[in-house]
Amino acid sequence: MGSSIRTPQLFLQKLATLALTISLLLLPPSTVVAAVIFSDSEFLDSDWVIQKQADSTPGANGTFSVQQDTGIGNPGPSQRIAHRYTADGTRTQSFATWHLPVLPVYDPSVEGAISSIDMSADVRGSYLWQFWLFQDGISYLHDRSTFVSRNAFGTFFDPGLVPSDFTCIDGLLVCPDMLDFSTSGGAITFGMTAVTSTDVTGTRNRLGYLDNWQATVNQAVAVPEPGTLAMFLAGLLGLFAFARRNRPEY
Ligand SMILES: [Ca+2]
Repeated sequence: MGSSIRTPQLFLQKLATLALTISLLLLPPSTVVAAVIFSDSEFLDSDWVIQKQADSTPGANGTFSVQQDTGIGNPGPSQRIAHRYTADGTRTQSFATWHLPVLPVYDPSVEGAISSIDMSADVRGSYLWQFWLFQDGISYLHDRSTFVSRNAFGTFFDPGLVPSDFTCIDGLLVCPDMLDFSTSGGAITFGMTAVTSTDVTGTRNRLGYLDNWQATVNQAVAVPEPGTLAMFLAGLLGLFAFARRNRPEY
């Protein structure tokens, strides 16, 4: 069968190979910063530890109950938070709980330095919400907080957080330590703080809901994007194949 028929096909194949090779080799090198993501949208009771963080009600009488709520969520289930306390109306009195997922632990000394952390959650209820981190036995609250609607979920998104965005908190006191995102930093856990307060007299029973909690750890070291590396290798192979095919044929 005719080389006269195959020859144009071979030429086109070579041309296509060459074009592909050149285009692959000319692609700009790109890198991606690896990220480690921790998230929860189900809120099994066993996955979270809740603690009283601060209580300025008379006699520190605040109590709380926290449990998975399968009926309400964005979508359900979510974590249902109830703060109960009696206030005397003499001043604004606050009650705060820490919400700590059991699993998320990122150890910079093992997994690499952190460039920043993105945190987000869907929250609902007349609560003040804050993200916080926990490192070497010390709590660090993010300075920014949010209120959302009592009756609808709103998204609280806080991207690009670095150590200077956080304040070291020891009980109700501010302490001098700074978070350490470098490879000499201790393991970090991630959580939420839920705060309610009142300046009126009487028993308060406040409800809040937390859903779609997520912490994204953006790692400091850029790594070659696997796809780019593969394309570069494919380009090299293509060049090699083209060179071989381009030898005189007898
Ligand atoms: Ca959910």
